[in-house]
This record gives sequence, structure tokens and C-alpha cells, in this order.
Amino acid sequence: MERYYQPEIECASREQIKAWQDERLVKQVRHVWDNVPYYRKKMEEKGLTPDDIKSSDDLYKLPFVTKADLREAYPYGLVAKPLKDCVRIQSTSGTTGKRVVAFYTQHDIDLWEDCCARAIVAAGGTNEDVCQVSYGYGLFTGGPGLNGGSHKVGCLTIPTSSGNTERQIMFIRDLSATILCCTPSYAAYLGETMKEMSLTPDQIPLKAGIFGAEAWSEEMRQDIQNTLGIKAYDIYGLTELSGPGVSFECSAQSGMHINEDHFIAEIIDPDTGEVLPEGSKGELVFTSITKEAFPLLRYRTRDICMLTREKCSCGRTHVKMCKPMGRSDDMLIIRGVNVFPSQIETVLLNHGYPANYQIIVDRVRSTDTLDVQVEMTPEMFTDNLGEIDRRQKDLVDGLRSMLGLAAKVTLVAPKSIVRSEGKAVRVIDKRKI
Ligand code: DLL
Repeated sequence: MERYYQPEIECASREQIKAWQDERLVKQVRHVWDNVPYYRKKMEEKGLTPDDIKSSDDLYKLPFVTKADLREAYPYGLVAKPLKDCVRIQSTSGTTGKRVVAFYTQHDIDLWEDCCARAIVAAGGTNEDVCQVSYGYGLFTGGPGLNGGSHKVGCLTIPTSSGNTERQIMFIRDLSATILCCTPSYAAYLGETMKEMSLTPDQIPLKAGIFGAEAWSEEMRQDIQNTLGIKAYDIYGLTELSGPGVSFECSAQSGMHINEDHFIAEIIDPDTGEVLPEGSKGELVFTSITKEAFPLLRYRTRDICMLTREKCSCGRTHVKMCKPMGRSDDMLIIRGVNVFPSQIETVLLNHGYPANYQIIVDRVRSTDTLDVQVEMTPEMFTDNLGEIDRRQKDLVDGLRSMLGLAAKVTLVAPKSIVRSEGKAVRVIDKRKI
């Protein structure tokens, strides 16, 4: 039987959800107008006052907020509460520029942890479970968010944080952890290591995993489920909006329910900014309607996605988003062709390779090159050059039909691609350097 953390919210009628959104949006717009000069200025530039926003139907009138806006406002420019009311910051890794710093009141943390608790219960978690949180703790939101959610559910929480794989496995086994929270790439690595230790799925106490923070394919889900003997659930979120738990998967494992009592989702055309009808593929935009310290109106995530309100077998009524198909800013343009790393991953996994790969893009004599380095499994590993050649050609064909592009494929020895304990580094684009 499906269980819920907050059934009256998670299974509320669509009318009720709309009523919450209408009321909270109006209040939120007033809150930022009164407290954040940055928002007031942006609204004034569009000729808007809070009176123009009477319900969520008026959302489209508001200006977008982008990561560039956040960087410009760094560090305190978008904080909507006096600092005496703020109790925490979290931050992104800032690999592509200045870090984004998000602020929380105690109330914000409380609601964020509720969202994570919903995800844990949706994955079957109860107070009888032992939940190992192997996301990084600290500035990254993964560890703190799921740690808080796990406490709320009443699980016995093991805050291992990321890294130290031997110790992770020791705790899973010694303390009989039943739920594992980490990035999918780290889950795959843990699975691979346990397999090497000759542990079969029935010797691993885990029953569910809550994996997110990076893109992962259906094929990778099957792989992880099989090696660890668990059900693997997706979870999505971003620092700017709170962290993990903006949306999460249920027993249907077919898309993630967005916590619509806290976030209003839209899909827009990334080029024109126009709102697209339900079911269209486009850029996800979120408005946080309950955040006190760091509210964002129409924040452009850059994640490419689709939404569906089709009835879900789990009984939840909140809109579902598909797995993000890539990021508008992570999309590679190679010889004029749009390529998402997730498409390459699908080809590799469909051909029986593990999700250990690296995509290297370069420019040689004004022509873009795409080199995909893929690890062989120990079973495939051979010094028969003819066999390796055949396998490489197979992948080149698979990639050509998926991408419409010629790629170079290099098969490498098992374990030769560096493993990540957090988000995996899949793409090295040497053209930017
Ligand atoms: O990654 C928050 C998080 C932690 C989510 C733990 C889930 C689990 P950021 O570091 O700010 O926050 O990165 C946010 O990561 O815009 C997506 O591009 C990507 N992302 C997050 N979850 C998923 C997912 C955390 N399930 C950015 N699938 C987002 C695909 C994801 N991409």
C-alpha cells in the first residue's frame, strides 16, 4: 500500500492545490516587493505592481530571474528577511563562476525537510528504516536536506557523507542500512565495489535508494537496481530553491511529483521565454511560494524537461516532471548538432557498458571532435584487438544513429576512469579553454 508523509497535501484536489498557489503567490509577490529592492526594480521596469498579480494565472507577467541575476546580487542582494531571522546558508559548487548562496530561515529549513521526508516515505521509508545519507554534507544541499528528511520520518540516520567507500559498505552491512541516499554515479560505484567483494544482491540489506543531483538514464536505473537488489528512486532539486526534494519519484517510478504547495512549475521556450502548453518540452522555471529568506520568482533552471498532469497510480495529485533531459547550458553543440550527454549514456548502457564514461570534446583544425571514452566491464576485458575494434565500431554505429554524428570511441580498461563520490564529471570540453 502506498504511504504518504503528508497525505492531505500530497493527495489534495487540483482545486485545493490551485487555491494554495493563488494565495501564496500573491503573498510572496508582496513580500519581495516590500523587502527586496532588486525585485521591486525588475517589476517596475515591466510596469508591474503587486496589485497586478491576483492569482497564479498572472504568473506569466512577472520577469524571469536567472543565475546571472543571482550572481549579480551576490551575496545579500536577494535576501528577503533580516539576517537576524536567517539561520543557514547553502551554496552551489560554483564551477562556472561565482558561487550561488541561498539563505534559509528556520521555517524554510523545516519545509525543505518536509519535502525530503515526502521523498523518503514515497520510496517506502518508515521509522523502522535505517537510512544512510552518502550525499556530501556541508555547503552542498544533498546531505543536510536528506538528513533532515530522514529525521522527520524517524529513520535511524547514518550521516556518512560522501567518500570512503569501504566505510560506506561496512556501515551498510553492519548496521543493516535499508535506504541509501547518494548520487546515482556513486550508487553505481558502490554496487560495482560490492560486486567485486562477491556480495550478491540478497546479501545487501538495502531495499531502496534515493538518487539525484545529476542526470541518470533508465538504463542506469536498471543496472543499479540489479546490482544492489533495490528499487531506485529519482529525486530532483536545486540549491537556489532549497535543495533536494523540489520533486521526487513515487512507486510508479515514472517521473517526479513536484511539491506544488511550495513550488509553481512552468515550461518555457528557452529562446523566446514564452510559456509552453502542458506536455511540451522546454526549460523548467520555478517560483518558490513559501520560501521566506530567499524567495525566487520565475527562476530559470536551464533544465530541459516536460510536465504531465496525467493521473498517477500512487494517488498523488501533484504534477510530475520527467527526468531532466539535459540542461540548455550543458547541451553540447558539435559540428552544429545538439548533443546531450544523456543521449550518449543511453547508447552505452543499451550496448551493455557500465555508466563509466567520459566525453571529450575538442576542436582540431576548426573542426569539432567528439571522443567518447568508455570502460569495458571485467567480463568484456580482452587483449584481442580485433574484438576491441569490433566493439568500438558497434558503439560508433549506435552513436551515429542516436546523434546523427560521427564520434570516436575508445574502449578503456575497467576502473580506469576516475570515480566520483558526488556528481560525476562526464564532459571535458577543451574548446572553451
Ligand atoms: O543537486 C540538489 C540535489 C541534491 C538534488 C541531492 C537531488 C539530490 P545543485 O547542486 O544546485 O543542487 O544542482 C542543481 O542539478 O538544476 C539539475 O541540473 C541537476 N539535478 C539535480 N537533481 C537532478 C536529477 C542539487 N534528479 C542541478 N536529475 C539541477 C537530473 C538533476 N539532474
